[in-house]
Amino acid sequence: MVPEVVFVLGAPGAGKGTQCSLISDEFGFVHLSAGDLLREERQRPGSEFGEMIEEKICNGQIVPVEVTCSLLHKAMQKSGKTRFLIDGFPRNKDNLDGWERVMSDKAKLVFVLFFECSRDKCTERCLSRGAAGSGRSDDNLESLQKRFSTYLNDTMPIINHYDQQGLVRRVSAEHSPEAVFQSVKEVFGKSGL
Ligand code: UP5
Ligand code: MG
Repeated sequence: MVPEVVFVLGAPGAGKGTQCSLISDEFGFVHLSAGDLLREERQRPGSEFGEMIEEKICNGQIVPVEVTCSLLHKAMQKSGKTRFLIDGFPRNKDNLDGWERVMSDKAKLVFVLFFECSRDKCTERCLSRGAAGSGRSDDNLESLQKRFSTYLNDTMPIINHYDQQGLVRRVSAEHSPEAVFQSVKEVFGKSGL
């Protein structure tokens, strides 16, 4: 069976990771966060990409797709499962083209879950997480400004691209995690997954 994939997109701090973990508990998807995989690779002793990844993350820039896609593909294979939530990817045209090149015959995109949340709320969430000791080198105001401009310039066009294909399922992510999850459940319910 060809693995099924749901891409999960939205602004920095919109709640992608929080919702993916709830979805994975309830619907049995494997949650793969592209950002978490890159942060792991950055820490891996002997990784040739560590410094490049750190620099991109601090500056809110996007890591070349060859690196990210290969981490995602390996994690998919290693899981031995067939349903995946891919959180925070694809973020730009390079990501989209690279995924299609390598993965289009290895996975089926079911839909794109898009969390909509105001910039102020997202910024506040990431700053509070940083203040609470997240240890993330991009949970500071300077990095957040860069993350947001990358999101608006590079990621929104990808969401629009999928929207034109009728693949985007929008969910407001402004309220509590529980309230957001209610709307997420409706999306999954309607999709028959
Ligand atoms: N929180 C969550 N939901 C809440 C709610 N409903 N109400 C109140 N608080 C809520 O949540 C963020 C914080 O808000 C948490 O403290 C949470 O408790 C709280 P989270 O669920 O982590 O949101 P998420 O959208 O996952 O935020 P994250 O910061 O992870 O988003 P980013 O998209 O910025 O981060 P990511 O890890 O995906 O990417 C980081 C960097 O990696 C990118 O900037 C880029 O440099 C690089 N990257 C690539 O290069 N390529 C990729 O493919 C992916 C990443
Ligand atoms: Mg996240």
